[in-house]
Amino acid sequence: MTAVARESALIDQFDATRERTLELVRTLERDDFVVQTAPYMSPPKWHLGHVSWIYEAIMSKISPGYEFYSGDLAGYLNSYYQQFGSPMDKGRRGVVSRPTLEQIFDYFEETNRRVRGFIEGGLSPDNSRMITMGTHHECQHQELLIYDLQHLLASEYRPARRGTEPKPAGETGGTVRVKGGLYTLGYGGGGFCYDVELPEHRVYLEDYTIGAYPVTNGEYLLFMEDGGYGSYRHWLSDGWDRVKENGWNSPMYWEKEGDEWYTNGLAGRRKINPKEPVCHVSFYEADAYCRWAGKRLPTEAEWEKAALWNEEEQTKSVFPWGDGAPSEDRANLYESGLWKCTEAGSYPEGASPSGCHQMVGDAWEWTSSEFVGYPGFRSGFDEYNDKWFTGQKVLRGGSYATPSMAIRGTYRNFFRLDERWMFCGFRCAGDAP
Ligand code: AVJ
Ligand code: FE
Repeated sequence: MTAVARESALIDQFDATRERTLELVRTLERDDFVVQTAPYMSPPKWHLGHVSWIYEAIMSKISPGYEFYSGDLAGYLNSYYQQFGSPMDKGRRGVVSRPTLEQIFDYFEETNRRVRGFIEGGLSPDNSRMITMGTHHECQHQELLIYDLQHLLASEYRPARRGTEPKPAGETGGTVRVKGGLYTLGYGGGGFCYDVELPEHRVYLEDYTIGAYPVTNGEYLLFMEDGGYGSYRHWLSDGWDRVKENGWNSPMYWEKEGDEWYTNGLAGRRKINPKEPVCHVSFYEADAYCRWAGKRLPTEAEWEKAALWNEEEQTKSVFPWGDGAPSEDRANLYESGLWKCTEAGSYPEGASPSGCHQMVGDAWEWTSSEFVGYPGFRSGFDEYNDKWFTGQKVLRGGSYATPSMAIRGTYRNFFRLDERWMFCGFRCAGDAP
């Protein structure tokens, strides 16, 4: 690509990303922007400010001597980067009235002018990649903002667009068998990826089995009805402590009315649909279900090989369906506008060569792998990913809130083991007989 073509592609991607952020908050009332309903969520006003601030942080790295427009707002806007001064406590984002919403929108616009100017001034491929990272960072926050809007507003949120749900294809369930051997884990494509997806490296896998579909609500209900939350036997010790401490007896956002379970989310208050993938379970719950079912969670390498490897052709693709971009008939991502998971079997076009369905989209899938750097890891941006290499598990695949430009089959998401307000489920794996 020529420098000019690279520049205009980057501006287009930047503009589209900024527009998506605005689209998400367009129907909010002023009051909605400032409220923090849990210490782990952030008020919409904060997300708007922070996604702008990261571009300033990036520009300051590219161009030493860069003068921040944000100045004394930095403490509020800085999420967790010690290198840029003292970030404010995450739990206090909802107790400050300043910066005002108007200041945050002015800052949003000013950032747009500066970043566009920066790109038009000419960027090396490395610096262009840094700005690209800023757009991918904004996509991550769009998804986090959607989790937070569900916590804040649930069915009172009015999305800019609602799509139509695909028809699920007949029979679902079952497992596929994947042949082991040496597998090359990590991103090998030519586009953007995060530092934690590199370097590519070989891992050895034994033969294994993996669910052809994510575990559904119906299957999870069997675990619940069998006293899954009532017996320590299925649980890791830390998980059992969380069950008792938090009084967990179902996935988050479920409430029982008479004999029926309901959930109240962005797609409205609905009866739990037994055919949809289970969502809003912690790592501990996913792990306990697997043990109850006589199975285990997949490692991230097992997940990735089942998603991307074509055994017959001995090739690896960027997505389960090949190298083509995500589309509405392949996966339920943000662009589908469904605001919920779709039933298992809804995306036959998105299946992997191994026969696994819905690996990308719907709900992120817990794996048993610790989130640490791959062998040979080199940081692409200090403190962004690398300082979180402890106490978190890897999730793969993406959710119905993930913007499609920001997902790849090698993407490694990560959360703490007891977190469950994000859109996360799992599939089971097992040792091959
Ligand atoms: C990858 C979703 C765990 O929530 O901190 C946002 C994403 N990184 N800003 C997070 C992220 C920097 C990250 N997760
Ligand atoms: Fe961030």
